[in-house]
Amino acid sequence: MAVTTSELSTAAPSTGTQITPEMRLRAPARTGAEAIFQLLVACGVEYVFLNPGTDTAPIQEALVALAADGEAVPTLVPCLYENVAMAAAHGYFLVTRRPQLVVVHVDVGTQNLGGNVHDAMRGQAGVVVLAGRAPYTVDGQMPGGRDRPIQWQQDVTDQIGIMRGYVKWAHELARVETLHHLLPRAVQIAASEPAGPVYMTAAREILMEPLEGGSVDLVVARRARPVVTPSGDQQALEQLAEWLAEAEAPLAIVGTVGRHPEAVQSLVALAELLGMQVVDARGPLNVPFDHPLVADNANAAVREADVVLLIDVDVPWIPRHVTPADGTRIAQLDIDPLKESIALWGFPVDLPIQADSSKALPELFAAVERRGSAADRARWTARCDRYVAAHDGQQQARAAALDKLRNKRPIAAEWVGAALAERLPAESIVLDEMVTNSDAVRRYLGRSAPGSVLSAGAPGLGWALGAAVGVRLAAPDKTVVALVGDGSFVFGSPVAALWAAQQALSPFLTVILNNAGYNASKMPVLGLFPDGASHRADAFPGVRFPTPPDYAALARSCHAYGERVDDPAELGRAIERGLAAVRAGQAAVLDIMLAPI
Ligand SMILES: Cc1ncc(C[n+]2csc(CCOP(=O)(O)OP(=O)(O)O)c2C)c(N)n1
Ligand SMILES: [Mg+2]
Repeated sequence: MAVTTSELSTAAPSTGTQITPEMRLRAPARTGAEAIFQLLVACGVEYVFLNPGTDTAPIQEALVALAADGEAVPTLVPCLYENVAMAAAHGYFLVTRRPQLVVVHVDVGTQNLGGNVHDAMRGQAGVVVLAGRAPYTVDGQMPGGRDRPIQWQQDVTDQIGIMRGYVKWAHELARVETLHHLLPRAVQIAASEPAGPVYMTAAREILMEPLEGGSVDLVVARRARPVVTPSGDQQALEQLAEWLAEAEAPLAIVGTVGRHPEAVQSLVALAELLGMQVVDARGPLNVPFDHPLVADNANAAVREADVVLLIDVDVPWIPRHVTPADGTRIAQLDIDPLKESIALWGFPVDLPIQADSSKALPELFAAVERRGSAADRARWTARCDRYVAAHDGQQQARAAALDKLRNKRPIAAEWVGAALAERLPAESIVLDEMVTNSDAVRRYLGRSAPGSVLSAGAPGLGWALGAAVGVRLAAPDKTVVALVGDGSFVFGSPVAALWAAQQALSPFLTVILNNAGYNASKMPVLGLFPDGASHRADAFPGVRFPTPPDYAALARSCHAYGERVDDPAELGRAIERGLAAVRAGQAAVLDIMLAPI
């Protein structure tokens, strides 16, 4: 049924502040699928990362039909493998904090989202996943009912169960009458901290079902907002400030503070005020890499601390390797201090404070400042000066070490870090999925800008390439660089990711730290069996790639620039060529040959 303009622009209700009269409160939607898009657009969803199947036909049709009517629809990014779609939405969220839509094919497409679902959960990325499910009707009673054999095979016992352990919320969209409640709810839950993925299924019958009046109610969608986060109980922050002010060796252990870039400055200010060391547990950029207060030896710092402040960190230390001394005061600032999703989380905390660290840190800084006597301040400054002096010595040692490595053949990972640091524009965003070469590269990468380093925040490999597609879409003026191991590169479905980058006009530079194998899967064999048969025979099944694929050629076959780099003297120029290709709109892959493991 046709809908008139007046029906679509009913006046704002008399109460409520969010809705202005010019905002329409209903939108045209002929079908359930069209209603889903109208609702998601109203919630701020801008992209749909799609891998289609028989069940998604109404969704594909809705995108075209709505656009033909002049309606706004999310921009389509075709993904030839589903894990790329999941990572791209994850990357987009890390930059914007806005969940996007991933659409996949029934149970099998859901399964192909793979380890990147784990990453979205542990990395606290708000992503809305919508999958088809087998049609409900069989005898032709309804449009969209079963019409091919696979739909009986796809009728599995518990499709939502595939995702249940990894999502904040999951639901089957069963009726068109409730879509206007459920879609905004999905986006709100995904975006609210701790953010995370949500999962919905929908059969073709509902996706094709006509909507009463040919329109959908947008009132709830217009109002949906992420929940306002707490800044932390004032009394508890005062208590913490007292502990920190008195401490002789205060230590912050940080995980994902930098997800809110403004929190980086607050953390640095607090650390510098107190002369407090920081252990960075490796998420986004939490503190500038070369800051003098970053602890060089994390275990020693944990052992020596008398006050430890855990900030948004899942694993502050490994008890088997180190624990804080008895009597150490341990406090926690975390949006999710209980960590209920981690079954065995037993780290001792005397003062757990639920808070958004970007809000709590400035409060804590002010509370510490208020407490500091002149004598306190002199003690804090002297402590800070000692760390700065030690750091100067360490920087000199690092520079000397680099001089020995810059001409080394095969290329040293440290030199890759330094060569990148020399050439990457300051505004670049680096995605770290380097695994065992990460420490060496980061030591010389010198990143300092908040928001300029991102990571999956979790160990599901195959994240960085897809994530780079999403990050570049979210930050089109920035240079996006994925630093990956050779194993991680392959896990990232490079054909699908590079092709998505081309289709979505989201070029990025990939740098492969190619050690011809899975070093991270070799090291535990040596660690657990130092004198074992593998060590003696130098035999490590499944971890070495003696004839690695030609990744540069693979890149070229996907319309990307591809270059293999063996010569350390050529590395800088190769990076420049890669960056030039990206500036010209083409994805680029540099396959840097390190010593094989
Ligand atoms: C999806 C997935 N599969 C397997 C693993 C186990 N795993 C952890 S590290 C690693 C090897 C990574 O190799 P590469 O990226 O080349 O880095 P390197 O270890 O060589 O530094 C593997 C297979 C994983 N973390 N995620
Ligand atoms: Mg490797």
